[in-house]
Amino acid sequence: MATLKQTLTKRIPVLRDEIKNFVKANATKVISEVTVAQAYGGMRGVKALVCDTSVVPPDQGLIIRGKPIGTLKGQLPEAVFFLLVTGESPDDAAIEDLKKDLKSRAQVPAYVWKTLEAMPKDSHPMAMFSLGILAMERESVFRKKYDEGMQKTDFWDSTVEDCLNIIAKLPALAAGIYRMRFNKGVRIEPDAKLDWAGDYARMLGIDDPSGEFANLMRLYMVLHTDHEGGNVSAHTCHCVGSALSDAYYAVSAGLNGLAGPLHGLANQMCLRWVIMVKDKFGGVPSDEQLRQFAWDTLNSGQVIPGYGHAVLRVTDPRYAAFHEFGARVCADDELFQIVDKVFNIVPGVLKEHGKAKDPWPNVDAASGCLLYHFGLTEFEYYTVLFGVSRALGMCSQLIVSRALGEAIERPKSVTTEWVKQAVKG
Ligand code: AMX
Repeated sequence: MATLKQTLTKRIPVLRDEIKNFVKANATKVISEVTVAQAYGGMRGVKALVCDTSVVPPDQGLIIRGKPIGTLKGQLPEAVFFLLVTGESPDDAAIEDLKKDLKSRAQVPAYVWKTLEAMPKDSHPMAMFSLGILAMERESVFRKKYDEGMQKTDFWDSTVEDCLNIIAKLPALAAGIYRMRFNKGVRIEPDAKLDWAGDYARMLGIDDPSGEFANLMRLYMVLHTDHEGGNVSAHTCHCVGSALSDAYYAVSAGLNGLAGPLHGLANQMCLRWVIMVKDKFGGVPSDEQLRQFAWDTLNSGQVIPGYGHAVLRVTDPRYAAFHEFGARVCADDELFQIVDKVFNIVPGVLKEHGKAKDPWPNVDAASGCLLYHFGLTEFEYYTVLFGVSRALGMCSQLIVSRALGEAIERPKSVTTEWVKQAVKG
């Protein structure tokens, strides 16, 4: 067995040398160009970031370190985190070691609860979650060691420490926020015997006699971990981290981006839309009713949540994994049946509408109805679940970035006047 840190200790010097030599040998080679449309259009497709944890080919969807996400859906999030950070699949002993390590760091400091309790009762759970992580910044090992004069080659080690401390505490923090924000009673303490996602499910306090809610949480936590480096949450975390802000600052910042309705908040919007369909038609609508409802949404200037993607051009394999889970566990649930029907109708409507480049479902189109099925009915909380998982990817990217000693981000911005002159030639 090689533990997470042992694996990194072996790999990092090799990787660092390899990248250094590669960049030196190819420094002036061109890998991308930028059009006017891209400069004004969210930099879509501009290749100016490097991220080795995962790739998202438009015609395949998420691939983590060479493994399609569909092949990882039976694994624990701990194993996927190991894979993300190191590029190697852990053996059982290494997974056990990581599970134990995380458990030993799982307690959330009391001052965090006091901070959150001082927030207005109607604060958004994402604001509470992000603030909870930021409040713990005083615990940063990286910042302490940096202040003591740590060498650049050692940055990665204390970043791993910070990331493990953050990740370990997220289930208790996020579950505590759920119980506090939605008046569910006292907090439930971590259980050292349970896995990271299974314990999260238990600490939420959702009744789970079949154990399937815990399975859903394990799946949910695996599917949302990472999605390349250019999405808003990953890129924000990377950008903030590139200033050598520690992981608490960087992950909290990334989560603030995840809280946007075009990014992680889409999952709460998505279920709301499906419930609106159910309420309007008193159950599962006919194909024609659903088609008309989709058109009404588009004609009122709104997007159909859960559909479309900045990169993907096929059905998101993460949607497929959730759909498979739903078909096994709650095929008779009307909300699941509507989600299923939406998949048959909405892509056709979006194609006819002609605007969305990707008419297919993304990760958010099916997850909400599964959570709702198990009694997690507070939509406002859904993005926190996404955030707990995405923190694994953000932390992985941050560790790799520190290991490689990446530079502070500073792309060049230009004025519209400059662009006008440039296009004149
Ligand atoms: N419904 C209606 N219109 C849509 C649409 C949808 N589901 N998806 C894209 N469009 C529209 C866009 O709003 C845009 O319109 P505009 O030209 O008037 O601004 C046009 O189609 C072209 O957009 P695009 O290039 O296909 O997509 P994008 O890269 O600009 O945006 C995304 C991607 C996901 C924000 C967009 O598809 C969307 O808003 N989808 C619905 C919200 C959603 O599901 N978000 C979740 C994304 C995954 C995640 O991060 N959780």
